[in-house]
Amino acid sequence: MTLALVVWAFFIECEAVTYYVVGDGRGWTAPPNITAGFYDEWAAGKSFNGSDNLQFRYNGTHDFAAVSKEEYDSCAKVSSIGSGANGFGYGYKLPRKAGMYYFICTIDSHCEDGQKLAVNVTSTTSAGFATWSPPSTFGTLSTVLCSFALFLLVLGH
Ligand SMILES: *[C@@H]1O[C@H](CO)[C@@H](O)[C@H](O)[C@H]1NC(C)=O
Ligand SMILES: *[C@@H]1O[C@H](CO)[C@@H](O)[C@H](O)[C@H]1NC(C)=O
Ligand SMILES: *[C@@H]1O[C@H](CO)[C@@H](O)[C@H](O)[C@H]1NC(C)=O
Ligand SMILES: *[C@@H]1O[C@H](CO)[C@@H](O)[C@H](O)[C@H]1NC(C)=O
Ligand SMILES: [Cu+2]
Repeated sequence: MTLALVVWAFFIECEAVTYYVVGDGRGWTAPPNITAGFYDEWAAGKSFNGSDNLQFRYNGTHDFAAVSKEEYDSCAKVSSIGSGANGFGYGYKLPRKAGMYYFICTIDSHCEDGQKLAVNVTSTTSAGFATWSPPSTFGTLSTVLCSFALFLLVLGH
């Protein structure tokens, strides 16, 4: 007769992730649709956490690149992560690490004209149980993403 010991372990890990539509209804755009400083105003007063998701949506021809502070300041013509025209959308998951993250459009003089975004990630997403919070801003959705891990251990002889 075989003696079998079955051990089930069930882990749930949740993190609160917020989806931000960059620029809300304006999207990711350049003048005349925005004025310089528009994305500074958009980012001001928002609290970005690690793993939050930035949705870049645009009409017209734009791209976006994740850059260093120097490249952000100088509007460097670096290679982009995503580009496209009307109706294009791209999601960017912010790194877990707290810090400043910079994004620009490299098309023509869009960056110089104000199509540049600086995001201050102030808290690292902590694993563990998180409470769901309703959207606080138009165009912003909060969700709780959970990963499930199921371990089955069978010991026997
Ligand atoms: C892009 O254009 C479409 C159609 O006019 C509109 O529904 C959408 O809201 C626009 N998106 C942005 C980011 O401007
Ligand atoms: C993430 O940011 C929201 C505000 O957008 C804040 O209420 C929440 O406490 C933050 N979550 C974590 C895990 O820091
Ligand atoms: C401004 O927005 C309109 C409407 O969404 C779009 O057709 C146009 O291409 C945009 N201009 C720029 C420079 O993105
Ligand atoms: C980012 O936010 C943190 C916490 O609020 C603050 O200490 C830090 O100075 C900010 N960084 C920048 C570059 O504004
Ligand atoms: Cu652009």
